[in-house]
Amino acid sequence: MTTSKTCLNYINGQWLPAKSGATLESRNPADWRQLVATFPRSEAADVDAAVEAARNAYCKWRLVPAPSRAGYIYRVAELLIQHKEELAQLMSREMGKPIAEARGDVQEGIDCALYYAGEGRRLFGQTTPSEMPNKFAMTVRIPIGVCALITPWNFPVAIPCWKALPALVCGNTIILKPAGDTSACASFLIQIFHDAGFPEGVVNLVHGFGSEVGKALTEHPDIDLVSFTGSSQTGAEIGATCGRTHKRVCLELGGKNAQIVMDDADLELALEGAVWGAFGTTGQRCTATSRLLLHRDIKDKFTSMFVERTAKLRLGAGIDPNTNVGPLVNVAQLQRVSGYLEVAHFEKAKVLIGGKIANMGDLKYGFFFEPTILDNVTPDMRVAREEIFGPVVSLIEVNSFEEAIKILNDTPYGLSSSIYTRDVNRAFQAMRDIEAGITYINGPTIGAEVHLPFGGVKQTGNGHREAGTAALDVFSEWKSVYVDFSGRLQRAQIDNH
Ligand code: UN1
Repeated sequence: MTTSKTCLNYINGQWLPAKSGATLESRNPADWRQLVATFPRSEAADVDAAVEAARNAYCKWRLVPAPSRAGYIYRVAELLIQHKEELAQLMSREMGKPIAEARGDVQEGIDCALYYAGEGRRLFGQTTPSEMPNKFAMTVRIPIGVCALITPWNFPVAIPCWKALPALVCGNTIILKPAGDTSACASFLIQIFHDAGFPEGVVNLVHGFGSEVGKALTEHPDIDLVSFTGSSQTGAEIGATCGRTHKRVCLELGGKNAQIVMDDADLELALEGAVWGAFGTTGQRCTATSRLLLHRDIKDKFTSMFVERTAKLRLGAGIDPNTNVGPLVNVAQLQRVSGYLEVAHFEKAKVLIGGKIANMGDLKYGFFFEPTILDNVTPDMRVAREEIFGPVVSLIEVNSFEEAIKILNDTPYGLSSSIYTRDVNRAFQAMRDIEAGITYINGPTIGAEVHLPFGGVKQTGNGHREAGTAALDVFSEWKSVYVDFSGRLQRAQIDNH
């Protein structure tokens, strides 16, 4: 039996309990009897201390040359590589994802660190001609200030890295508020930042549960930017508060992603994509495939292949290398997914496989839900429109390519999307007409890479993108600089023609 960890806040380079002394617990979702960690239940007073530390540190950190800032980030990459296995094992125990996926999550953090370490030697601005003689015009990136990063439990290393590393390379200081379910992973990650040697106050961590800490950060007058990944409902509240308090805000919210399988698709390939997209990470990705739009000519064949393949998936603890599908993260998620199955029954969808909690034998102390395929789903049903965030996928029959695109787009969300077809014309047309931030041609809806923009349209976000150079636009401001070396007053907006 592995011992549990005691996690603390990290403020101004010190590991501290909550000022109130209150704590909370994170437990293994594959066996809730196992305590993984205790962590501080922080309040506004703890947030105040972190903001003060981050504000003080900002004065100096913004002046550190970007290539030197990148040096610390490179060290994060090295330490993540060194501790990859240990961190992956912890993640698998704390939030349940299969160990191979947990290693992939840490690897995404490493890739991100290598990418933004390199960015420290670019951070390109532009030069452009001036209208006037003997005058120079250019743009430079300047940091924003103190950034609050509010992150979910489904990618406990990758998502904090997506936010923290571009923020830091741009010269901002940060306060991470991780999800309570993955407090131990967050503490491990911040220990790595500590070991990488960032100056005191540049990186801070405030644990908490529910919205208490997030609210205090979002309301705080000395926070300049909030970056949030999570539900659309919470995102709307954060967006409203940031609007009211004049903060920059980057929101990565829900998805209702679809994979189209056309009549000319390679069905084996589309099958592998559907299984991975729908049931990978137990469907707990904002990029998860939750609708399969199947052309009527292949629907019956594809459906029986899909059910047969799904029946072979092994449910179990993430730490077991034979597990294909781990538990849901907590009891609330289990109730949420079970609730959607009640909705499915009410709406007269047909459960082809799964549809219930799995609690037999080794699974009885965990939050397991059977991989579930719903048939006879029509686009107007709630199960076809609302984000479920679990191992549940709806099959919808389509008569044509045009109808598939129309149904795919008929959702308030627009994060990821996929089409399987051998027709290059349809592929390009889909790329153009699908309303989503990400489109895969002959690949599943999950698996975005760190050097491309990540984010979505419509209610999936607020127009910003994470990852790649797009994240630099979130975490820096453009400044336009004019240098007049003519030695005389040159007046713009005076008509000399
Ligand atoms: C998320 O679920 O919030 O594209 C992020 C993917 C992963 C990231 C998912 N690279 O599926």
